[in-house]
Amino acid sequence: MPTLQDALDRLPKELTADLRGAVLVLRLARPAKRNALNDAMIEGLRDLFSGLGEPVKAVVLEGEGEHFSAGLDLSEVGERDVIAGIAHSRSWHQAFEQIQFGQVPVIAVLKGAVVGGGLELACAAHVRVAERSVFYALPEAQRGIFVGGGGAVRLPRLIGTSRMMDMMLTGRVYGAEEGEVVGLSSYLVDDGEGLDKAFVLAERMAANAWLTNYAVLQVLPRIVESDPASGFMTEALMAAIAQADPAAKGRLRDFLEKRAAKVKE
Ligand code: 1HE
Repeated sequence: MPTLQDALDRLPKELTADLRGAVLVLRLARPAKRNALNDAMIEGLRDLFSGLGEPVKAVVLEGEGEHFSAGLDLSEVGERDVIAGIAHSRSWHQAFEQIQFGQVPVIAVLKGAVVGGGLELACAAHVRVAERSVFYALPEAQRGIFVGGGGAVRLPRLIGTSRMMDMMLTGRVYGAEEGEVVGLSSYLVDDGEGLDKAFVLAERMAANAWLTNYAVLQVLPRIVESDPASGFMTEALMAAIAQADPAAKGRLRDFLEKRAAKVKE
């Protein structure tokens, strides 16, 4: 059974990571190229996330330098033919699928450019924390290409099809405040505070019952995509499975015997 250390040892040089308790802080580490995503990074993300589990209970994903990511490494597009182009896009799909439907919640810390494939990567995370310097754009049309990292599927679900069309057709750039209003980020913090905020959120996630987090990551999105009748049934089954888990029983007993924290603002 490969260990976390094996997975970390296999990371390409453009990705760095350190484990802080149960939270893995993973960094796009190619600041000279504004964290543009090359094939090695995509492969590295796929391999790391497909093997993640204990002791990691949450991941914080950030970018080194002033930008989260300038998207696809445009120097690698070259003379790819149609078949190679499909394979390339599918490789991004596989990697980002491992992030979205992996074992642990992922929080992206966004700053500076969150552009093209960088925005597609951010959309595969479960929660997005933005710093005030952030700007979001989809310059694919200007470059004569199309989204290929799952953006056509994930982004309309976050901000709506019309807004995505506007971004692609007109090159519209969203800033930090607007981005929060339309749903690109869930939290907005001052520059330099994104990592701390994400870390606090990650520790909260890591403290949840494993099965509840699993249901939120794996079952909730499937319910959303299913017809309502199937969704209600799946929800009922998941609710019954979760409440039968010993972790739930212990946590409920803690509340009733006044040992658990109350909900507070
Ligand atoms: C790059 C890339 C890149 C920077 N691929 N090399 N993405 C884009 O169209 C965004 C293109 N990048 C930019 O608009 C700007 O670089 C930024 C706004 C992100 C940052 O600007 P700035 O002034 O801080 O940096 P810079 O001087 O433009 O770039 C620094 C270096 O990074 C420079 O290389 P150098 O060798 O001259 O130092 C740039 O060429 C390089 N660089 N961005 C390759 N993207 C799965 S499909 C997804 C489709 C897409 O993602 S399309 C969107 C692509």
